Amino acid sequence: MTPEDILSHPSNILTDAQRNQYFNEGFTSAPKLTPPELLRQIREMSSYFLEESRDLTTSNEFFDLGPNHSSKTPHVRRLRRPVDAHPFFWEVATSDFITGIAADLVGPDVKFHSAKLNYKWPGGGEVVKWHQDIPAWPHTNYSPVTIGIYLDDVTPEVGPLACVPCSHNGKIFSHYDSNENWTGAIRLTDEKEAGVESAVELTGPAGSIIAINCRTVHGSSGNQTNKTRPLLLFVYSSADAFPWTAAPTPTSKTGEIVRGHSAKMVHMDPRPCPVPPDWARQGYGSIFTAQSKM
Ligand SMILES: O=C(O)CCC(=O)C(=O)O
Repeated sequence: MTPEDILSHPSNILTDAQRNQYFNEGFTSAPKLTPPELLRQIREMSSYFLEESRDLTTSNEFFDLGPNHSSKTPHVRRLRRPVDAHPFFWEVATSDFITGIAADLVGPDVKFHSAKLNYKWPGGGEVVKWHQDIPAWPHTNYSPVTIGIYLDDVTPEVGPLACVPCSHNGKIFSHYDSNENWTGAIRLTDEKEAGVESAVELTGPAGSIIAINCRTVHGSSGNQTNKTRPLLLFVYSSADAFPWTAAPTPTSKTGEIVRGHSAKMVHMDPRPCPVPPDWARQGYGSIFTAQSKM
């Protein structure tokens, strides 16, 4: 669907201004939009998984552990595939609330792609370098959107997501280094052209929603506070978008239609997209492991 087709459908959750900002600038945010009871439940589940991580010494299917992890001081960089880790997260992913937001941005027929729960710990780690999402999981069109829920207040000091306005209408940059190794990040020499100095920080109180288009250049700096920044992320596309490579972190639900109907016709966007590594053969760790190779 084109942005015009999507906007011809009435809004479910977001305001017209938020939808217009998303299509014009490539991202939007909605302060404190999450219903308080839902936010409370997500936070409780996040605490549960952090407790569970204390028993682990190495990363596994669900937990991506940082170098300082111990049973006394958990250091979980990411809970991968939360929708498979606990049914609660699939309930959230398929809720009227989240799929309503997705439908406002991709159209009435919504396909689920993936999910993750990112933690940015005190101490300046978990810097996410400038990148676009679509080079890691290309689709036949550019409808995929990442919808995030801030579980705690996000101020400039905790490392908010920052987005380059209108970069979704610009080019897709290489996410390989000069030796053709995948780094999951835009090369330092391309950062000027990518306009990173004009990036806007998406701050907001707990419960704020953010939405980022798959072409938008974004990243986040280190956490300078003594509080953790948890961020729950869900990725959806329009039903008429089909991935043309294996997903880096597939879930058992990837490809499910979570609202509306499946597509009878594929939408092919003519704008080209670089080819990622073959994740099915070589596997994928996380954005942190890829970007640390830079
Ligand atoms: O957690 C963050 O700040 C950034 C997340 C992100 O961009 C990603 O995981 O692709």
